Amino acid sequence: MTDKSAILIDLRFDRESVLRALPEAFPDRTVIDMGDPANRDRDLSSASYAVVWKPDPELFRRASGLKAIFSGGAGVDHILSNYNLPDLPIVRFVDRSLTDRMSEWVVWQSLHHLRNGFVYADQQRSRVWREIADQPEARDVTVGIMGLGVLGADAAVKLKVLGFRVIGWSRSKKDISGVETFDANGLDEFLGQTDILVGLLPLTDDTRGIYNRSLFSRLSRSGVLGGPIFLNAGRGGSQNEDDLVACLSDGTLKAASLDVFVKEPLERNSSLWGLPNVLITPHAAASSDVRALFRHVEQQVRRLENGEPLQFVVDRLSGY
Ligand code: NDP
Ligand code: OXD
Repeated sequence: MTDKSAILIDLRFDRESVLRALPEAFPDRTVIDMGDPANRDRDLSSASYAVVWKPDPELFRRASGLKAIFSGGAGVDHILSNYNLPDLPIVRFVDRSLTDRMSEWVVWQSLHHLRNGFVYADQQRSRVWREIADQPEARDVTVGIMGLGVLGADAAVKLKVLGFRVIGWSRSKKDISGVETFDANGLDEFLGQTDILVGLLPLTDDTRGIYNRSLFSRLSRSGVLGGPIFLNAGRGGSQNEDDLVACLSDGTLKAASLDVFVKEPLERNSSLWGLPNVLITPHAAASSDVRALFRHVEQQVRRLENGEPLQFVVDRLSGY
């Protein structure tokens, strides 16, 4: 260990994955792991960098010497909501493994709904051998992605490889080969063409509750899947869950795959659990690989210490 600036780790992740990654990480720095009870009352003023996921609200007040904050994930709503947040650069986690995982989830769910996954799973439980006639092809289905950032843009390209028609919506218009894109003003035109809606938006003041009955009722109802389908792996706070349950029950939505929820873990009494047309994953679409996270932090800290600008810095004003 040298006298290089100390790194504070406050990651509310699976503890084992943090413990496995820590011994190889930051070899020439002091690491203060807040998951270790021995550090509970430690003086944190010597730490220059913090790597956090859902940090202790008191952490930033105690760590008064910080120069930058690193999010343990791509999203930063868990940091921006901290009422003691200092005015420091916040760096998102952007990494190939995370991007690949998210695209796998989006492709998996799109194929599940295209290929009648619920019906065949039901048939299997009843030992029924029956092929569904008129199987649509991916090329007959339009997948509309809300949020064309790092994750949405990659998912778009991978869905295209499978033959889906892909369109996308984001605040500013994007240029992605073979993908028709819309800016904020094009929402209605975008929704009206969408058979499978994919939510990959960050949670901000503008996106809170955006997936609601009004939005679902503007999705295409003339597609080959027999009704619009909603996939959300962005943030649960963007979905109105009462509207979701109602729309999934009255046919406004045919089905949904949900990885994120307003309150996590999803409460045991949520009606979403019991709906036969909903597939639930426990915020597992694209978990951060902790070793990759620590490598990314090391790289960014090195940049900063070499006088280069940090990458993937959050714009506090837009909230992502
Ligand atoms: P980016 O910041 O790269 O992209 C965000 C996209 O959303 C951009 O295209 C942005 O538009 C668009 N956007 C933001 N606000 C609005 C708005 N008000 N109206 C229209 N478009 C908007 O984020 P990532 O792609 O890396 O990640 C997206 C989110 O995915 C994360 O914030 C996180 O919440 C979630 N996530 C979930 C995971 C899981 O396991 N379920 C794992 C990782 C991330 P523009 O391009 O114009 O700025
Ligand atoms: C993230 C997440 O933001 O895991 O990376 O949700």
